[in-house]
Amino acid sequence: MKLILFVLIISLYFLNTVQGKEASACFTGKGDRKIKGYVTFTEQRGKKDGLHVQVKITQGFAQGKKYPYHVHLYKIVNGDCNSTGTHLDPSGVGKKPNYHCNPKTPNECEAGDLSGKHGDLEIDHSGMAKASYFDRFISLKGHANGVVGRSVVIHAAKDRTTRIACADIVMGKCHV
Ligand SMILES: [Cu+2]
Repeated sequence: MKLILFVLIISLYFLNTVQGKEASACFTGKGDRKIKGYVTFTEQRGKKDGLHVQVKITQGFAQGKKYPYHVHLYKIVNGDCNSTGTHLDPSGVGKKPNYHCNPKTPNECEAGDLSGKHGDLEIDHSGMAKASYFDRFISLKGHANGVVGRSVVIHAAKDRTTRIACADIVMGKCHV
């Protein structure tokens, strides 16, 4: 009995530590467009700064189109993507006139401009999009560049500004 309890406590502790290293924005397939997928942010062992980002969209987007997406400042209020504010931008570069994010100089990009630094979500012939990259300008819970408690917003392919989907970034994995 004691052994079982011991194993249980150890595994709970382990689970907690593992989960503590990861946060996600889960698009659950509800809402008008039935957008399904996730953006997952994972801390890398031994690396103090930066997160490994994995994106997978399985449903809800038009084939062959490209969608911009970003980390926006706030979490969603009443399901309205317009409540999430502007992009995460601790260095304030986005306020400069003629701001443009060049993927070759990501240090001059807004931290939250994920598609600017790493490319748009490109939907393939099967209606899916996948991306996987390391971004050294964001963290999970950093004071200025932390993503937890904020949101991921996906914009329309057409005008690149209309907000068509959003999801809060919370600790843990997605089950979608
Ligand atoms: Cu955005």
